[in-house]
Amino acid sequence: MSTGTPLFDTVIRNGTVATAADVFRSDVGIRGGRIVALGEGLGGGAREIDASGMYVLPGGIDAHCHLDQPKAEGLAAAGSVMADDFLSGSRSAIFGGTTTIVPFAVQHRGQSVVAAVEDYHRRAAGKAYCDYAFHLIVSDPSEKVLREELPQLITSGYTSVKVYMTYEAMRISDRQILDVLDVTREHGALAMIHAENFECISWLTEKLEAAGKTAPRYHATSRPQAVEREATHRAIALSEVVSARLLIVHVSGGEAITEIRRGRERGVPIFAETCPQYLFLSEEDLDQPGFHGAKCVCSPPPRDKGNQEVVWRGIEDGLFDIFSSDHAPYRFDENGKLRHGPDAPFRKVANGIPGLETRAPLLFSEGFMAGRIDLCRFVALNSANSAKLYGMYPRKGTIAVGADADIAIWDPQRQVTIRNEMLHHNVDFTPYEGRTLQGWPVTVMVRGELVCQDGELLGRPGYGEFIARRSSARDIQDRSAEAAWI
Ligand code: DUC
Ligand code: ZN
Ligand code: ZN
Repeated sequence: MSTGTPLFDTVIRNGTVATAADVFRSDVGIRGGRIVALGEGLGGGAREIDASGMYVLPGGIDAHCHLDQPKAEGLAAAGSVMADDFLSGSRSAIFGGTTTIVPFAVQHRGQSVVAAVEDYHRRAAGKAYCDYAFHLIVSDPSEKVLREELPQLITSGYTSVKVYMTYEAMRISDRQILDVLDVTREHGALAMIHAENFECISWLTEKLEAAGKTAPRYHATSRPQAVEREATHRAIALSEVVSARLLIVHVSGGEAITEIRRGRERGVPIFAETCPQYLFLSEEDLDQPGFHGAKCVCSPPPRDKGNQEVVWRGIEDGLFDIFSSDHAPYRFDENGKLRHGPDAPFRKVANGIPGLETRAPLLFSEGFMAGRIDLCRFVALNSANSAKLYGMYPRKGTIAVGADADIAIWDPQRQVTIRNEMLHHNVDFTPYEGRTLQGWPVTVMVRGELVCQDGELLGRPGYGEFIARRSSARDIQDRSAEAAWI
């Protein structure tokens, strides 16, 4: 045995490695935070990790989460405060095998987008346990924003822009959406859209309130699938007019899915994201005694059980490109869901549920271990596709020589019953309480550093780096190119 200097900082031995394309037996040699060798019988490492019986997978990318997000004045649920900042949010992420997070720098009306980004950098500084990037949210696309700020920010690594078709304080008009899409197309960014019809929701909400139907379960009644279907159709048509790439976020059920399939059949480059709440929760979860249904108030709302199956089919057959948490952390207390009291009308309940830590384990257990998807598809949904679409590939999202050593080692034998007390976020509940999962990420590395192992936190706040992203437009122009590449 050699007594010389180890060749590697770390070697992970005897595991089964998977990428979005392949599953193979290999050791993984890591030096300087990157993967530098793959193969059997690699030389020695200063740290040796035995991954016998384990899956060695790219760390997850949660490409849709909300952390420490300042609220706009004038929102119905104004005043509710997000319980997770970059510290607790990223801590929770790594314990669930996620090594990169992409939350949102929000432009509120009248504000500069550049100022919103600067503010968000201050909020992240010194806190993150894992790497992070920012999407932009544009709620006020002024001439200055469209001509100066967005082009400058896209060039600087903020290559995705979300717009809303609903929420009084955030929504922009169809005309404004066209303007934003025109800029994202011209500068190679990816537009993301929250597709729900605002007028329908406010009309239905007023009718429900007049009839005294204000309990949390009526949140779902106020946002039926038609509301999402119509907006999805319109968003696709708008992107068609501009020839812009568009990603529909948090798709909840069959009717929006049908619009996405039809758009793709016409050759429109539409990408699609769904979230655990549309696979594992249903409208029944909004109908719990004692206002507890408020915990599951999110938008779009969870649908019925039949729709869960339709969403699963989209996970299985490749319709969905991205699987994100839409983590929006509001506690079940007076600063969060109960901000307007325990009998508040659903209109005043902060929208969102926590999910950074449970996202990947839910999909690993109920998707891969349950036999619904194979390991490559799990990797594609958990990280590779987000890395590709959001301009971080192949630095992130794969196990390859030259990639960052962002790695989660999953134990398929580990059975875990989810309890909120074991999670590392700052929310006081999880909608998945009591659900037993098969498989869990037991060792997690960010750029070669162990950040958690066997339930122990080893990372440190501030280790996480900001990732400036490139445009994915030349790699993924349309979905046929995407299909070949992804
Ligand atoms: N819906 C959103 O659009 N964002 C955050 C959470 C939610 O439920
Ligand atoms: Zn949204
Ligand atoms: Zn969201």
